[in-house]
Amino acid sequence: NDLDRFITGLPKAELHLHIEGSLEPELMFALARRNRIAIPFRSVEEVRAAYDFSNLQDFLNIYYAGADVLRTEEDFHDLAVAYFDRAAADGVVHAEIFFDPQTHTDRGIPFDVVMRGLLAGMADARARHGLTAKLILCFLRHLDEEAALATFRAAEPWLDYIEGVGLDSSEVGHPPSGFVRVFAAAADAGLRRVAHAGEEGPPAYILEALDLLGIDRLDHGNRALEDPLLTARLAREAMTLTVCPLSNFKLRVVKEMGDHPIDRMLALGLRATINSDDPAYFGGYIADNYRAVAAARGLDRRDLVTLARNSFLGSFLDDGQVSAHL
Ligand code: ES4
Ligand code: ZN
Repeated sequence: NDLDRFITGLPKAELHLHIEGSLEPELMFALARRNRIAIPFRSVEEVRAAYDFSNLQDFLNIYYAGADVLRTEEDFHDLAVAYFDRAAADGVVHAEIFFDPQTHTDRGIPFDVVMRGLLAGMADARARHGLTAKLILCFLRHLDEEAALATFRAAEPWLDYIEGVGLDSSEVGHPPSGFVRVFAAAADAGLRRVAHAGEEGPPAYILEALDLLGIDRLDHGNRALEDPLLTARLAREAMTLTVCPLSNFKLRVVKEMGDHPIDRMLALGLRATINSDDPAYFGGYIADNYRAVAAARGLDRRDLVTLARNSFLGSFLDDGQVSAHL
C-alpha cells in the first residue's frame, strides 16, 4: 500500500545491524556446501524451524552456531553483499554495521580474512547501489576485557578502515564498567564508541556506558524509559538510540508490538532511530521494522520522516554528508 511504498522510498541510514545476524538460512546452506561443513539441518525450512528463542541468550546461542559456516574471505564478502543488496532495496543509503571478530578469531579464522571480505563487500555496495558503509568492531562482553584488548591489538593495522567500537552479546552480568580500558584505548586511537545497553540490562548500565565508556550512540536503550532523569539527560545530550522493534518483540523486550515505546521515545525528545539488528533471525529488514511499529503504534508520515532524519543525524557521517541527506 501507500505507507509501505513511502517507507521503502524514504532514504534512511541503518545504524544497528550485526552482519553475522544477516546470514539467511539459504546462504548458510550454500556456504556449508561450499566449505564442506556438515550442518545438522536437511533444509532451509529446518533451519528456520530451529530459530526458537524468547530471550537474548537463547538467541545468541543460535546466532553464534550459525556463524560457523563463515570461513573464507569470499564468505564474508558474500554475506556483506547479500545484506547491502537487501538494505538498498529498503531505501538504505548508508549503513554502519557491526561485526564480531572474536566469534571468528576464536574459531581460527584470521582477523584479516574477516576484514578483507567485509571491505570488499562494502566496495561492491558502493559500486552497485551508491550505498556508503562504515564498520563498527564489537567486543563480546561475555568474554573478558583481556580478550577485548587482544582483539583491539589485532585490529590495530586496520584502524583506518574501522569507524568505531561497540559492545554486544549477553548483557546482564556483563556491565560496561568491565570494558573501560579497551574503550579508553579506542578513544585514544580516535575511534567512535557505542554500546548495547538497556536491552535486558538495567538503566544503571546505560549510565555506565555514558559515563565510563564515553559512548557517542546508545544501542537499544529501551530500559532508559524506567528512569525519567536518565531520559531527560539523553534528550538534553541529543544521544541517538538505535532501536530495533522486531528484535524487541522476538526477544520479549516488549510483549507485543502494540506495546512498543517508539512514539513515547519521540515524545520525550529522544533521538530514536529504527534498525534491524539481526534481520535473518528476527523476521525482517529495516523497512519491515518501520512498517511493524508504524502499524502497531499508528505512526504517521511525519513520525517516519523524523525517524529517518534521526538516522542521518545519529550517523558518523561528517556534517556535510549529513546535510546532503536531510
Ligand atoms: C545481538 Cl540483539 C543483540 N543483543 C546483543 N548482542 C547481540 N549480538 C547480536 N545480536
Ligand atoms: Zn544488536
